Amino acid sequence: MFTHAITRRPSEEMVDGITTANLGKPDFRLAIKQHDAYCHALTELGLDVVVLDAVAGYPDCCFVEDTAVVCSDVAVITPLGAPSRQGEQLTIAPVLARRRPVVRIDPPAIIEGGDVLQVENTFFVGISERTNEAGAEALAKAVRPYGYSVVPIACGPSLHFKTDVNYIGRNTLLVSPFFANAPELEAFDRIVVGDDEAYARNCLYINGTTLVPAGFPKTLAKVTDLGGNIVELEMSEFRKLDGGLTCLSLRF
Ligand code: CIR
Repeated sequence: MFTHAITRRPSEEMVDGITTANLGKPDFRLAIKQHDAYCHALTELGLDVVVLDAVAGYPDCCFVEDTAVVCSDVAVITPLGAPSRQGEQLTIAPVLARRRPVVRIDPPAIIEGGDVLQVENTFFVGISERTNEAGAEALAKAVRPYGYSVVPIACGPSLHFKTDVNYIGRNTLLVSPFFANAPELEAFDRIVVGDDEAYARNCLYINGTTLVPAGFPKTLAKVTDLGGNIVELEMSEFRKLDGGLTCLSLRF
């Protein structure tokens, strides 16, 4: 059960954010509206939502998920793999320190929260351009004393592991074709989301409700078939920066 979320308002500088999407520049005003709706949805699900201000000099700062890995016992502050985002994690550390014991990982280990998927007591850690083996090992060292295990898993060409793989409850993962047969994930039922709806692989499961990005009818139908509550959210402006639903918050 999640009770808290931390988010950060988009920065006007978001037009300079990192992107591979080729969808044009985000519209700041529309991004603010979409972010408000996102925070409102989390509040409606019963979470206590902290909304931090944007930080100057960090165009990607609204994607707070990448700055930490937070679980019931500990908050691990993660050194980001993207050079332009290095330091974002230091702005989130004091906020988390009020709520959890904090462990800090330092370079040359790199690890971004978007590469870390927690399912119960296991953290699956994608080894990507943003997360290295040393990052996965440092996370394992931080969480092992609390009874968690870490499973490293090699990523494909996508930005983050959670660009491709997300847990939606009921022992079920949404996965890209790349991870359809990954042995590390064999304990789960897997719904393969094709490349035509690749962005919708990043759904966010909170306390029995699945948040789904608007505009992906095939994925919506597959998630609907599983039963349970669904909330659709407009994400167009964050998609332009390769950001999905999970990226916009830390949940714990
Ligand atoms: C970046 O490239 O770092 C941002 N434009 C997008 C980060 C998305 N974060 C996430 O998937 N957790």
